[in-house]
Amino acid sequence: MRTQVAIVGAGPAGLLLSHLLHLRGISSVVLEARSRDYVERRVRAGVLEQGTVDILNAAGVGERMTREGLPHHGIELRFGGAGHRIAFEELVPGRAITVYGQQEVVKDLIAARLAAGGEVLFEAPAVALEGLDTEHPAVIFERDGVRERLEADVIAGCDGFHGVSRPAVPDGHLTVYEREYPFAWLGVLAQVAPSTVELIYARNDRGFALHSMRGPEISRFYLQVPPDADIAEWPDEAIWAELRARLETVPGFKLAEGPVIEKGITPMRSFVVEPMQYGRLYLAGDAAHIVPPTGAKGLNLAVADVRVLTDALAGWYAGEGDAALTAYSETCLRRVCRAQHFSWWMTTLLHTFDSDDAYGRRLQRSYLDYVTTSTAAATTLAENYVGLPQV
Ligand code: RFL
Ligand code: PHB
Repeated sequence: MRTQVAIVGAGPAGLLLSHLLHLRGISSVVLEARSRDYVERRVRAGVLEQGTVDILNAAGVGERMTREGLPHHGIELRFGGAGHRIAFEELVPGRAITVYGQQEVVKDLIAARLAAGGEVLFEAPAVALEGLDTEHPAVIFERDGVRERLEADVIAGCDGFHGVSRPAVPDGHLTVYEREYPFAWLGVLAQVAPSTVELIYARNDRGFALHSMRGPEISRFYLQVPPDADIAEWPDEAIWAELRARLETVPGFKLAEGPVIEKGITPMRSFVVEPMQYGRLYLAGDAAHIVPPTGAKGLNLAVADVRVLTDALAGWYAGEGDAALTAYSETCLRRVCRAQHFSWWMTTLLHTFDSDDAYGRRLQRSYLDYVTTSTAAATTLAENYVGLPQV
Protein backbone atom coordinates (compact mmCIF):
# COMPACT_ATOMS: atom_id res chain seq x y z
CA MET A 1 0.00 0.00 0.00
CA ARG A 2 1.12 3.52 -0.66
CA THR A 3 -0.18 6.95 0.39
CA GLN A 4 1.20 10.45 0.86
CA VAL A 5 0.90 10.65 4.65
CA ALA A 6 0.75 7.50 6.79
CA ILE A 7 -1.03 8.33 10.04
CA VAL A 8 -0.64 6.04 13.04
CA GLY A 9 -3.56 6.35 15.49
CA ALA A 10 -7.23 7.32 15.10
CA GLY A 11 -7.56 9.54 18.15
CA PRO A 12 -8.44 13.20 17.75
CA ALA A 13 -4.94 14.03 16.40
CA GLY A 14 -4.79 11.35 13.70
CA LEU A 15 -8.41 11.71 12.55
CA LEU A 16 -8.34 15.49 12.38
CA LEU A 17 -4.99 15.46 10.57
CA SER A 18 -6.40 13.05 7.99
CA HIS A 19 -9.44 15.27 7.49
CA LEU A 20 -7.47 18.55 7.26
CA LEU A 21 -5.05 16.98 4.76
CA HIS A 22 -7.99 15.77 2.67
CA LEU A 23 -9.33 19.35 2.54
CA ARG A 24 -5.94 20.41 1.12
CA GLY A 25 -5.92 17.63 -1.49
CA ILE A 26 -3.39 15.41 0.32
CA SER A 27 -4.07 11.68 0.70
CA SER A 28 -3.55 9.70 3.90
CA VAL A 29 -4.28 6.33 5.45
CA VAL A 30 -5.04 6.09 9.18
CA LEU A 31 -4.00 2.91 11.01
CA GLU A 32 -5.78 2.29 14.32
CA ALA A 33 -5.02 -0.56 16.71
CA ARG A 34 -8.52 -0.67 18.25
CA SER A 35 -12.01 -1.17 16.83
CA ARG A 36 -14.20 1.73 15.75
CA ASP A 37 -16.61 0.95 18.56
CA TYR A 38 -13.82 1.09 21.14
CA VAL A 39 -12.44 4.48 20.06
CA GLU A 40 -15.93 5.95 19.84
CA ARG A 41 -16.74 4.89 23.40
CA ARG A 42 -13.50 5.91 25.10
CA VAL A 43 -14.50 8.58 27.66
CA ARG A 44 -11.87 11.29 28.03
CA ALA A 45 -11.65 15.04 27.68
CA GLY A 46 -14.56 17.43 27.67
CA VAL A 47 -13.32 21.00 27.36
CA LEU A 48 -12.70 22.54 23.94
CA GLU A 49 -10.88 25.86 23.67
CA GLN A 50 -12.31 28.55 21.43
CA GLY A 51 -9.48 27.95 18.94
CA THR A 52 -10.28 24.22 18.81
CA VAL A 53 -13.96 24.96 18.18
CA ASP A 54 -12.98 27.39 15.42
CA ILE A 55 -10.72 24.80 13.71
CA LEU A 56 -13.43 22.10 13.86
CA ASN A 57 -16.03 24.50 12.47
CA ALA A 58 -13.75 25.73 9.68
CA ALA A 59 -13.07 22.09 8.75
CA GLY A 60 -16.82 21.47 8.41
CA VAL A 61 -17.07 18.99 11.30
CA GLY A 62 -18.66 21.31 13.89
CA GLU A 63 -22.33 20.96 13.08
CA ARG A 64 -23.30 18.60 15.94
CA MET A 65 -20.84 20.33 18.32
CA THR A 66 -22.61 23.63 17.63
CA ARG A 67 -25.97 22.00 18.35
CA GLU A 68 -25.08 19.85 21.37
CA GLY A 69 -21.96 21.47 22.88
CA LEU A 70 -22.38 23.66 25.95
CA PRO A 71 -20.71 27.10 25.72
CA HIS A 72 -19.29 28.13 29.12
CA HIS A 73 -18.22 31.64 30.06
CA GLY A 74 -16.64 30.91 33.43
CA ILE A 75 -15.47 28.30 35.91
CA GLU A 76 -15.69 28.15 39.69
CA LEU A 77 -12.75 27.64 42.03
CA ARG A 78 -14.15 26.29 45.30
CA PHE A 79 -12.04 26.46 48.47
CA GLY A 80 -12.18 27.71 52.04
CA GLY A 81 -15.95 27.24 52.24
CA ALA A 82 -16.75 29.53 49.30
CA GLY A 83 -17.02 29.51 45.51
CA HIS A 84 -15.08 32.03 43.42
CA ARG A 85 -15.99 32.58 39.79
CA ILE A 86 -13.37 33.15 37.11
CA ALA A 87 -15.49 35.20 34.69
CA PHE A 88 -14.19 34.77 31.15
CA GLU A 89 -16.58 37.39 29.71
CA GLU A 90 -14.97 40.07 31.91
CA LEU A 91 -11.36 38.85 31.91
CA VAL A 92 -10.99 37.66 28.30
CA PRO A 93 -13.95 39.23 26.45
CA GLY A 94 -15.24 37.32 23.46
CA ARG A 95 -13.49 34.07 24.40
CA ALA A 96 -15.06 31.03 26.00
CA ILE A 97 -14.87 27.23 26.11
CA THR A 98 -17.28 24.59 24.86
CA VAL A 99 -18.04 21.46 26.86
CA TYR A 100 -18.36 18.62 24.32
CA GLY A 101 -17.05 15.10 24.89
CA GLN A 102 -13.88 13.98 23.14
CA GLN A 103 -15.61 10.82 22.00
CA GLU A 104 -18.24 12.96 20.27
CA VAL A 105 -15.44 14.81 18.43
CA VAL A 106 -14.00 11.42 17.47
CA LYS A 107 -17.40 10.17 16.23
CA ASP A 108 -17.89 13.32 14.13
CA LEU A 109 -14.40 13.01 12.60
CA ILE A 110 -14.78 9.30 11.78
CA ALA A 111 -18.14 10.00 10.12
CA ALA A 112 -16.60 12.84 8.08
CA ARG A 113 -13.61 10.71 6.99
CA LEU A 114 -15.76 7.76 5.94
CA ALA A 115 -18.29 9.99 4.14
CA ALA A 116 -15.42 11.47 2.09
CA GLY A 117 -14.11 8.01 1.21
CA GLY A 118 -11.19 8.35 3.61
CA GLU A 119 -9.23 5.25 4.58
CA VAL A 120 -9.33 4.57 8.31
CA LEU A 121 -8.24 1.00 9.04
CA PHE A 122 -9.47 -0.18 12.44
CA GLU A 123 -7.98 -3.17 14.25
CA ALA A 124 -4.82 -2.58 12.22
CA PRO A 125 -2.03 -1.94 14.76
CA ALA A 126 1.28 -0.52 13.57
CA VAL A 127 4.09 -2.76 14.81
CA ALA A 128 7.18 -1.03 13.37
CA LEU A 129 8.28 2.10 11.51
CA GLU A 130 11.02 1.81 8.88
CA GLY A 131 13.22 4.14 6.87
CA LEU A 132 12.52 7.22 8.96
CA ASP A 133 15.80 8.80 7.92
CA THR A 134 15.17 8.08 4.22
CA GLU A 135 12.78 9.60 1.67
CA HIS A 136 10.74 6.38 1.68
CA PRO A 137 9.50 5.72 5.21
CA ALA A 138 7.02 2.91 5.83
CA VAL A 139 4.75 1.59 8.55
CA ILE A 140 4.53 -2.15 9.12
CA PHE A 141 1.10 -3.06 10.46
CA GLU A 142 -1.04 -6.11 11.09
CA ARG A 143 -4.48 -6.78 9.69
CA ASP A 144 -6.38 -10.04 10.26
CA GLY A 145 -3.15 -11.53 11.58
CA VAL A 146 -1.26 -10.70 8.38
CA ARG A 147 1.67 -8.26 8.22
CA GLU A 148 1.34 -5.45 5.66
CA ARG A 149 3.45 -2.48 4.63
CA LEU A 150 2.22 1.09 4.16
CA GLU A 151 4.68 3.27 2.27
CA ALA A 152 4.44 7.05 2.41
CA ASP A 153 6.26 10.35 1.95
CA VAL A 154 5.98 11.11 5.66
CA ILE A 155 4.63 9.41 8.76
CA ALA A 156 2.53 11.19 11.37
CA GLY A 157 2.87 9.52 14.79
CA CYS A 158 -0.53 10.23 16.37
CA ASP A 159 -0.65 7.03 18.44
CA GLY A 160 -0.82 8.52 21.91
CA PHE A 161 1.51 8.15 24.85
CA HIS A 162 1.78 4.33 24.65
CA GLY A 163 2.15 4.06 20.87
CA VAL A 164 5.00 2.73 18.73
CA SER A 165 5.98 5.97 16.96
CA ARG A 166 7.96 7.78 19.66
CA PRO A 167 9.90 4.62 20.66
CA ALA A 168 10.81 4.12 16.96
CA VAL A 169 13.13 7.13 17.14
CA PRO A 170 16.69 5.90 17.66
CA ASP A 171 18.24 6.56 21.07
CA GLY A 172 19.89 9.90 21.61
CA HIS A 173 17.70 12.00 19.31
CA LEU A 174 14.93 13.04 21.71
CA THR A 175 15.23 14.92 24.97
CA VAL A 176 12.52 13.99 27.47
CA TYR A 177 11.18 16.45 30.06
CA GLU A 178 8.83 14.85 32.55
CA ARG A 179 7.28 14.90 35.99
CA GLU A 180 5.08 12.40 37.81
CA TYR A 181 2.59 13.47 40.43
CA PRO A 182 1.99 11.64 43.70
CA PHE A 183 -1.69 11.06 42.91
CA ALA A 184 -4.08 9.87 40.19
CA TRP A 185 -7.58 10.90 39.08
CA LEU A 186 -10.62 8.69 39.45
CA GLY A 187 -13.02 9.71 36.66
CA VAL A 188 -16.75 9.00 36.84
CA LEU A 189 -19.53 9.41 34.28
CA ALA A 190 -22.99 9.42 35.86
CA GLN A 191 -26.56 9.46 34.60
CA VAL A 192 -27.68 12.53 36.51
CA ALA A 193 -28.33 16.18 35.71
CA PRO A 194 -25.31 18.31 36.69
CA SER A 195 -25.65 20.04 40.07
CA THR A 196 -23.93 23.10 38.63
CA VAL A 197 -24.12 25.20 35.47
CA GLU A 198 -20.35 25.81 35.22
CA LEU A 199 -17.40 23.51 36.03
CA ILE A 200 -16.33 23.44 39.69
CA TYR A 201 -12.65 22.91 40.53
CA ALA A 202 -12.62 22.19 44.29
CA ARG A 203 -9.54 22.33 46.49
CA ASN A 204 -10.18 20.37 49.67
CA ASP A 205 -8.03 18.99 52.50
CA ARG A 206 -9.32 15.51 51.53
CA GLY A 207 -8.05 16.07 47.98
CA PHE A 208 -9.10 17.74 44.75
CA ALA A 209 -12.52 17.20 43.13
CA LEU A 210 -13.90 18.37 39.77
CA HIS A 211 -17.53 18.59 38.76
CA SER A 212 -17.94 18.67 34.98
CA MET A 213 -20.70 17.50 32.65
CA ARG A 214 -21.53 16.12 29.21
CA GLY A 215 -25.10 17.29 28.73
CA PRO A 216 -28.38 18.09 30.51
CA GLU A 217 -28.65 14.55 31.94
CA ILE A 218 -24.99 13.45 32.20
CA SER A 219 -22.45 14.56 34.80
CA ARG A 220 -18.71 13.98 34.80
CA PHE A 221 -16.66 13.96 38.03
CA TYR A 222 -13.04 13.49 39.00
CA LEU A 223 -11.49 12.75 42.42
CA GLN A 224 -7.85 12.99 43.43
CA VAL A 225 -6.88 9.50 44.68
CA PRO A 226 -3.57 7.85 45.71
CA PRO A 227 -1.33 6.96 42.72
CA ASP A 228 -1.74 3.21 43.35
CA ALA A 229 -5.52 3.35 43.92
CA ASP A 230 -7.47 0.36 42.60
CA ILE A 231 -10.91 0.97 41.06
CA ALA A 232 -12.13 -2.17 42.88
CA GLU A 233 -11.69 -0.24 46.14
CA TRP A 234 -14.11 2.41 44.94
CA PRO A 235 -17.71 1.11 44.97
CA ASP A 236 -20.17 3.72 43.71
CA GLU A 237 -21.38 4.59 47.22
CA ALA A 238 -17.81 5.42 48.32
CA ILE A 239 -17.39 7.65 45.26
CA TRP A 240 -20.58 9.59 46.00
CA ALA A 241 -19.64 9.96 49.67
CA GLU A 242 -16.24 11.37 48.73
CA LEU A 243 -17.69 13.69 46.08
CA ARG A 244 -20.19 14.99 48.65
CA ALA A 245 -17.43 15.54 51.21
CA ARG A 246 -15.28 17.50 48.77
CA LEU A 247 -17.98 19.43 46.88
CA GLU A 248 -20.72 20.12 49.46
CA THR A 249 -18.54 22.72 51.14
CA VAL A 250 -20.46 25.89 50.36
CA PRO A 251 -23.84 26.87 51.85
CA GLY A 252 -26.82 25.52 49.93
CA PHE A 253 -24.91 23.26 47.52
CA LYS A 254 -26.35 19.75 47.27
CA LEU A 255 -24.91 17.12 44.95
CA ALA A 256 -27.49 15.16 42.93
CA GLU A 257 -26.65 11.46 42.54
CA GLY A 258 -27.47 8.92 39.87
CA PRO A 259 -26.35 5.63 38.31
CA VAL A 260 -22.63 5.43 37.48
CA ILE A 261 -22.20 4.67 33.75
CA GLU A 262 -18.40 4.40 33.64
CA LYS A 263 -15.46 4.84 36.02
CA GLY A 264 -11.69 4.54 35.76
CA ILE A 265 -8.37 5.70 37.18
CA THR A 266 -5.81 7.78 35.25
CA PRO A 267 -2.25 8.48 36.40
CA MET A 268 -1.15 12.12 36.38
CA ARG A 269 1.95 12.94 34.42
CA SER A 270 3.65 15.80 32.61
CA PHE A 271 5.79 14.71 29.65
CA VAL A 272 7.25 16.34 26.55
CA VAL A 273 9.86 15.31 23.99
CA GLU A 274 12.00 17.70 22.03
CA PRO A 275 12.09 17.80 19.05
CA MET A 276 8.68 16.41 18.04
CA GLN A 277 10.23 15.08 14.83
CA TYR A 278 12.87 12.69 13.53
CA GLY A 279 13.66 12.38 9.81
CA ARG A 280 10.31 11.85 8.02
CA LEU A 281 8.41 11.11 11.27
CA TYR A 282 6.36 13.90 12.86
CA LEU A 283 4.88 13.31 16.31
CA ALA A 284 1.58 15.00 17.25
CA GLY A 285 -0.69 15.04 20.30
CA ASP A 286 -0.16 12.66 23.22
CA ALA A 287 2.56 10.79 21.27
CA ALA A 288 4.77 13.84 21.83
CA HIS A 289 3.47 15.33 25.08
CA ILE A 290 1.00 14.78 27.88
CA VAL A 291 -0.23 17.09 30.61
CA PRO A 292 -2.19 16.44 33.79
CA PRO A 293 -5.86 17.08 32.91
CA THR A 294 -6.36 19.86 35.50
CA GLY A 295 -5.81 22.49 32.80
CA ALA A 296 -8.00 20.69 30.20
CA LYS A 297 -5.29 21.10 27.58
CA GLY A 298 -4.39 17.65 26.12
CA LEU A 299 -6.99 17.42 23.36
CA ASN A 300 -6.57 21.08 22.51
CA LEU A 301 -2.82 20.66 22.08
CA ALA A 302 -3.38 17.67 19.80
CA VAL A 303 -5.65 19.81 17.60
CA ALA A 304 -3.15 22.70 17.53
CA ASP A 305 -0.28 20.33 16.54
CA VAL A 306 -2.09 18.83 13.57
CA ARG A 307 -3.23 22.25 12.36
CA VAL A 308 0.43 23.34 12.25
CA LEU A 309 1.47 20.06 10.59
CA THR A 310 -1.23 20.37 7.91
CA ASP A 311 -0.11 23.86 6.92
CA ALA A 312 3.54 22.75 6.81
CA LEU A 313 2.78 19.66 4.70
CA ALA A 314 0.49 21.59 2.35
CA GLY A 315 3.26 24.14 1.75
CA TRP A 316 5.78 21.37 1.14
CA TYR A 317 3.59 19.57 -1.38
CA ALA A 318 2.87 22.91 -3.07
CA GLY A 319 6.60 23.33 -3.70
CA GLU A 320 7.17 26.06 -1.11
CA GLY A 321 10.12 24.22 0.42
CA ASP A 322 10.53 22.59 3.81
CA ALA A 323 11.04 25.63 6.07
CA ALA A 324 7.66 25.20 7.80
CA LEU A 325 8.20 21.45 8.22
CA THR A 326 11.65 22.07 9.68
CA ALA A 327 10.10 24.59 12.08
CA TYR A 328 7.21 22.22 13.01
CA SER A 329 8.60 21.13 16.34
CA GLU A 330 9.70 24.58 17.45
CA THR A 331 6.37 26.11 16.40
CA CYS A 332 4.37 23.50 18.32
CA LEU A 333 6.59 23.44 21.39
CA ARG A 334 6.02 27.14 22.10
CA ARG A 335 2.34 26.41 22.70
CA VAL A 336 2.96 22.97 24.21
CA CYS A 337 5.42 24.23 26.82
CA ARG A 338 3.14 27.12 27.81
CA ALA A 339 0.38 24.54 28.32
CA GLN A 340 2.80 22.31 30.22
CA HIS A 341 3.44 25.13 32.65
CA PHE A 342 -0.24 26.06 32.96
CA SER A 343 -1.27 22.43 33.58
CA TRP A 344 1.46 21.94 36.20
CA TRP A 345 0.45 25.24 37.83
CA MET A 346 -3.29 24.41 37.98
CA THR A 347 -2.42 20.97 39.35
CA THR A 348 -0.16 22.43 42.05
CA LEU A 349 -2.71 25.07 42.96
CA LEU A 350 -5.63 22.69 43.45
CA HIS A 351 -4.35 19.33 44.70
CA THR A 352 -3.34 18.17 48.16
CA PHE A 353 0.30 17.09 48.34
CA ASP A 354 1.20 14.70 51.20
CA SER A 355 4.70 16.17 51.11
CA ASP A 356 3.37 19.66 51.84
CA ASP A 357 3.97 21.01 55.33
CA ALA A 358 1.81 23.68 56.97
CA TYR A 359 3.90 26.35 55.26
CA GLY A 360 3.29 24.86 51.80
CA ARG A 361 -0.45 24.62 52.42
CA ARG A 362 -0.54 28.24 53.63
CA LEU A 363 1.22 29.42 50.46
CA GLN A 364 -1.22 27.43 48.32
CA ARG A 365 -4.15 29.12 50.06
CA SER A 366 -2.54 32.51 49.63
CA TYR A 367 -2.17 31.89 45.89
CA LEU A 368 -5.80 30.77 45.59
CA ASP A 369 -6.87 33.98 47.35
CA TYR A 370 -4.70 36.00 44.97
CA VAL A 371 -6.01 34.31 41.81
CA THR A 372 -9.59 34.96 42.89
CA THR A 373 -9.15 38.58 44.02
CA SER A 374 -6.55 40.08 41.66
CA THR A 375 -7.79 40.87 38.15
CA ALA A 376 -4.24 40.42 36.83
CA ALA A 377 -3.86 36.95 38.36
CA ALA A 378 -7.38 35.86 37.38
CA THR A 379 -6.71 37.04 33.80
CA THR A 380 -3.60 34.86 33.67
CA LEU A 381 -5.71 31.84 34.58
CA ALA A 382 -8.56 32.78 32.23
CA GLU A 383 -6.46 33.50 29.12
CA ASN A 384 -4.57 30.22 29.48
CA TYR A 385 -7.73 28.23 30.23
CA VAL A 386 -9.69 29.50 27.20
CA GLY A 387 -6.52 29.02 25.14
CA LEU A 388 -3.90 31.37 23.79
CA PRO A 389 -4.28 32.39 20.12
CA GLN A 390 -3.30 29.80 17.50
CA VAL A 391 -0.15 30.76 15.58
P1 RFL B 1 -5.16 9.40 21.76
O1 RFL B 1 -6.54 9.94 21.96
O2 RFL B 1 -4.53 8.63 22.85
O3 RFL B 1 -5.21 8.53 20.43
C1 RFL B 1 -4.14 7.69 20.05
C2 RFL B 1 -4.69 6.57 19.21
O4 RFL B 1 -3.64 5.75 18.74
C3 RFL B 1 -4.03 4.39 18.87
N1 RFL B 1 -2.81 3.56 18.89
C4 RFL B 1 -2.36 2.89 17.82
N2 RFL B 1 -2.86 2.77 16.58
C5 RFL B 1 -2.16 1.98 15.69
N3 RFL B 1 -1.03 1.30 16.02
C6 RFL B 1 -0.51 1.41 17.27
N4 RFL B 1 0.61 0.74 17.58
C7 RFL B 1 -1.18 2.22 18.22
N5 RFL B 1 -0.97 2.55 19.53
C8 RFL B 1 -1.94 3.36 19.91
C9 RFL B 1 -4.85 4.36 20.15
O5 RFL B 1 -5.69 3.22 20.20
C10 RFL B 1 -5.62 5.66 20.00
O6 RFL B 1 -6.83 5.48 19.32
O7 RFL B 1 -4.14 10.58 21.39
P2 RFL B 1 -4.38 11.96 20.62
O8 RFL B 1 -5.13 11.76 19.34
O9 RFL B 1 -3.06 12.62 20.62
O10 RFL B 1 -5.38 12.79 21.55
C11 RFL B 1 -4.97 13.26 22.81
C12 RFL B 1 -6.16 13.27 23.79
O11 RFL B 1 -6.81 12.02 23.75
C13 RFL B 1 -5.73 13.61 25.22
O12 RFL B 1 -4.73 14.61 25.21
C14 RFL B 1 -6.91 14.12 26.06
O13 RFL B 1 -7.87 13.13 26.25
C15 RFL B 1 -6.39 14.63 27.39
N6 RFL B 1 -7.47 15.04 28.31
C16 RFL B 1 -8.07 16.28 28.18
N7 RFL B 1 -7.72 17.11 27.21
C17 RFL B 1 -8.38 18.31 27.03
O14 RFL B 1 -8.03 19.09 26.13
N8 RFL B 1 -9.43 18.69 27.85
C18 RFL B 1 -9.84 17.89 28.85
O15 RFL B 1 -10.82 18.25 29.50
C19 RFL B 1 -9.15 16.64 29.08
N9 RFL B 1 -9.53 15.82 30.06
C20 RFL B 1 -7.91 14.15 29.30
C21 RFL B 1 -8.95 14.58 30.17
C22 RFL B 1 -7.39 12.88 29.42
C23 RFL B 1 -7.85 12.05 30.40
N10 RFL B 1 -7.31 10.75 30.44
C24 RFL B 1 -8.11 9.59 30.47
C25 RFL B 1 -5.91 10.57 30.12
C26 RFL B 1 -9.41 13.77 31.16
C27 RFL B 1 -8.84 12.49 31.30
C28 RFL B 1 -9.33 11.66 32.44
C1 PHB C 1 -13.97 16.74 31.59
O1 PHB C 1 -15.13 17.21 31.50
O2 PHB C 1 -13.71 15.58 31.29
C2 PHB C 1 -12.89 17.61 32.10
C3 PHB C 1 -13.15 18.95 32.33
C4 PHB C 1 -12.11 19.78 32.81
C5 PHB C 1 -10.86 19.24 33.05
C6 PHB C 1 -10.61 17.89 32.80
C7 PHB C 1 -11.63 17.07 32.32
O3 PHB C 1 -9.88 20.04 33.54
